[in-house]
Amino acid sequence: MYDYAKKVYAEYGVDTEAALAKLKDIPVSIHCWQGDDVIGLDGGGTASGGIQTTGNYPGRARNFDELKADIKKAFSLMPGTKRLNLHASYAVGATVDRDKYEPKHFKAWVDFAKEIGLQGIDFNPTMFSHKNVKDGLTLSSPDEIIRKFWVEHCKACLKIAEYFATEMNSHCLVNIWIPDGFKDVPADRLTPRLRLKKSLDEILSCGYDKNKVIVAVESKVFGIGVESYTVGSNEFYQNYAAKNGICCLLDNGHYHPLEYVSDKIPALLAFYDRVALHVTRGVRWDSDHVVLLEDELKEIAKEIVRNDATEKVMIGLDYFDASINRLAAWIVGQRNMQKALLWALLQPNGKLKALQDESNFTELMVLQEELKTLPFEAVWAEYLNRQKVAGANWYGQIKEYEKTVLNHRS
Ligand code: RNT
Ligand code: ZN
Repeated sequence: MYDYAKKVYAEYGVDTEAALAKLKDIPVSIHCWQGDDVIGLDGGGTASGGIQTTGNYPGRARNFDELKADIKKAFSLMPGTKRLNLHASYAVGATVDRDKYEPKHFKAWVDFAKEIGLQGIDFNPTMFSHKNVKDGLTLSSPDEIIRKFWVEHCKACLKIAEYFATEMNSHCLVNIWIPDGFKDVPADRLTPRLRLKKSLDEILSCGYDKNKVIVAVESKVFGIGVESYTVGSNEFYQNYAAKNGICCLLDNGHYHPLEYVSDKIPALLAFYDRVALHVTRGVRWDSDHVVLLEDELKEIAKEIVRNDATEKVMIGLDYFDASINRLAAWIVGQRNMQKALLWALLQPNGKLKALQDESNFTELMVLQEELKTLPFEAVWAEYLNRQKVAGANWYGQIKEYEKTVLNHRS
């Protein structure tokens, strides 16, 4: 089957061997929070302050050991180069508050990441599910004690990120997302943004190692309960990032449904060395459904691949579904990201670009449509085989894990 597919793609000028060789090296940072419904290990017990999960599927990881076991099992069914995306709320055994977190609270994660052969660890300050999210505000709070607390938390996270980078010998992306906003028409839209700007200035001036740590800011259009105004909007963060030499993180659930992140990636690549992504699937809103192999996912992958930006675009996953088997959710999304990248790598991108430049739009359409029915599956199956990862029947292993492990958690 693969030999046949290889020939078919070759007729279109596509080298499947080159695609397979490239795919295995494109890192995908996998979020730890699909495993426990974003609850974390530092005591909150429930997700709050701008984060919501829905569903009650049995078997949620309730502690560090269960989460590790689930990650180990799920990651074993994911092909390619993997990184772990951690939130600060996953500190292990911390007895201090989040503003005082230290690398030692994350050593167990480093040991684990090394044990299962991950490329690196990425990190996120956790500015939700905590009592200091006051009136829905964190870094933009008018309460100086609150604002300072979160500034100190972010500074602590940058230190921890340096530690991850040193230990893993790979950069650490630190992504800043805050829930700050207002439910109804604000009286002042500027001052909260100026306070956020000041907070970011204070965080970035802590003297972190820029060779090891990459800082990103994640914007959002609105959230449940903050429908009228979001402090960390797209314009705010893009300008902040451009002026301060950090990068933007685009979460494809965070825009108007008719705005596309696939179109934003090349816009940012014209100005930035790096762009970070949270790949998710919003159904009518930022619902964080499992990533499916949809057209927009393929378009996102195409923008990364055909612009030769696989080292500039940092791909991370961000979804959480508590209504289905959580490991299956993880695996489906990660495999779909990889499938989309393979899809993009199997396009005759040079030829397609040339047709566009020649204004040969008829042939461009004809070719793009023909490409949709080439024997993609055979190349994907070959990839899984070479990666020594279960093929299309992987779900059997998860059903077994559910029976023997998950169902014993009550
Ligand atoms: C929330 C943001 C944010 C979170 C994670 C858990 O709308 O997308 O990235 O989902 O940090
Ligand atoms: Zn996100």
